[in-house]
Amino acid sequence: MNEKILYVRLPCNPIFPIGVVYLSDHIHKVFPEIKQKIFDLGTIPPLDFNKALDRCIDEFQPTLLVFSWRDIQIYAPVGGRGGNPLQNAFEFYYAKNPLVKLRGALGGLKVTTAYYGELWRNEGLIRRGLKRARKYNPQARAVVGGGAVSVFYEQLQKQLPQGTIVSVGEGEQLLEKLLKGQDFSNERCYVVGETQPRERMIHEQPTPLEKTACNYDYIETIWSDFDYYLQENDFYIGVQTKRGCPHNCCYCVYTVVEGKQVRINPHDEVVKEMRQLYDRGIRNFWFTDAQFIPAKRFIADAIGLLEKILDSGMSDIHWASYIRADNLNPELCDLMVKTGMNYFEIGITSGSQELVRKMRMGYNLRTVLQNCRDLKAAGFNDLVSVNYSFNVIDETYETIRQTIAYHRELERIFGADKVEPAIFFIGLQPHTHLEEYAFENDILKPGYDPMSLMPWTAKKLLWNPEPLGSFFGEVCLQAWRQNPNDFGREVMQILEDRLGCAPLEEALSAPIQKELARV
Ligand code: B12
Ligand code: SF4
Repeated sequence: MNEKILYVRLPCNPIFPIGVVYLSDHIHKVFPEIKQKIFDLGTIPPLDFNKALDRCIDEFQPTLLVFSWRDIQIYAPVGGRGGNPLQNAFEFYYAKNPLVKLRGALGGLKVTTAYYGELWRNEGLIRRGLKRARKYNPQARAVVGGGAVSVFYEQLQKQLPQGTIVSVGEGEQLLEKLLKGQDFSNERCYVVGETQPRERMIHEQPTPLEKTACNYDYIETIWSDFDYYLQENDFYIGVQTKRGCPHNCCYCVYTVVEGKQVRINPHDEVVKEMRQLYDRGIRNFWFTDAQFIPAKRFIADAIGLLEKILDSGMSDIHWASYIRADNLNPELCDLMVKTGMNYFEIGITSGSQELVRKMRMGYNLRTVLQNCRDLKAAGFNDLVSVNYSFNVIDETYETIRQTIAYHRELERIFGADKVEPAIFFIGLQPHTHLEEYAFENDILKPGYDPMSLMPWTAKKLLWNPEPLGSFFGEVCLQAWRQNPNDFGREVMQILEDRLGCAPLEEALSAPIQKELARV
């Protein structure tokens, strides 16, 4: 087989490109004779993107280009590309002072320009790469996948070159079939200009795959910039321990991208992979699972893995992950601390049990608190990021007061300086229950463009509906004015000053008759 595969990770903040690393590792295991190369535009300065890509293609002359596109959506409460998108949007939508509104509009324009600029740039890089590769191999093909493509695969068909294969979710089986010359039409993909994405394709189950430890001895032979991620001590290198999430949270698309079936990677293989990174000096790991402990029935599995990590003697590591803190027990808490967990994110979204049920999140907030106490008792003394998204559905002043009560209790448990409230507003994503809810309630019309950042669409996609939308807008603007560097805590304080704090018991109880989810 004379294929030569070039993996191009499209420009991205320097997050370890675990997706292309796993894909190339898998292909090497199946076809050891195929030549491969990884080229990560995340390590290249923007002005050099085109030149560097050309040079790489001229040298390697690939027959297959595998483009990996990680993120597109940029609403975040933190400074991002071209400014703080959330702040700009809120200044534009909600500021009463015309000067602030103008600043928001100008900032928003900057963010919008950066956003569309990045989209066009990435599409341009795909076209350019393919055209250049065809100078050497007229049959060269492009396959495009990754997190961003999985979310926006339907919209991207208009922007990509004819014949490009667009892939949703994990790509190992698709690439394998493509290279074997087999029919790949039953994989979650379509070919631009030739086939249409199937209706609800993202909801199809991914083909199961037994994951083995990534072979980093091989990876370093095909990736000249691998060292980039080894030099800095603050990178958390991705290691996947499982795929899939069985939950149904109304705004989340992970559960369809990865599928509801949780597939666990063998513990020995995970530890073997970590060991190879450890031997190269890595001490910080991010378990990239949608959730590290997706449900109670996976507690035993998490314990098993952490015991193996402990037994491996890698005693000076740190790790972080998304943790559903309702799925802990004292033994697991103890192991988490002993194996070096020093940061985790809990996405409870609201501190009101009633709303948590309405959003179909399956969390019991009382259990979360108890488990957090166990974690603290086990000696956890590091940072917890608690993700709150206000105003998703049926938020009221009462449920806000409950969220304050809940947050204050977390602060009592871990210490106020250790609990960071990350205030998000949901960026509405296609194929979620929230999208259905938006259709049913005439907030969006089918056929809308979820990638649009035009102000009239963006206002609906950046989910903050009235009647409370303007109230939250005003609170956030006040927080940015007063304390931009500690935005989350400031928002919580302002909300408490304005609305007060409910008794904790109220936050924790959701009367049965109120549980009927509207979404
Ligand atoms: C873990 C995670 C994080 C961690 C990463 C930690 C780390 N050190 O790696 C943290 C918390 C830091 C993070 C942050 C952000 N994230 Co994030 N994150 C994820 C998550 C849950 C898993 C990603 C992952 O590594 N998976 C494991 C690897 C192996 O999978 P993978 O890279 O996707 O690659 C597989 C497939 O995609 C596919 N594939 C990849 N490339 C290609 C190419 C081809 C051709 C083919 C065929 C297949 C293919 O095959 C690969 C192997 O199976 C995903 C959601 C999800 N469940 O996928 C979101 C996700 C990638 N994140 C996303 C976003 C937006 C962000 C942020 C920008 C959020 C924000 N607004 O701040 C930030 C970025 C921060 C930054 N500095 O830039 C989005 C991106 C899509 C989008 N909406 O634009 C996702 C998809 C979530 C979502 N649904 O919105 N994230
Ligand atoms: S638990 Fe997390 S990953 Fe799973 S569906 Fe809910 S938000 Fe998504």
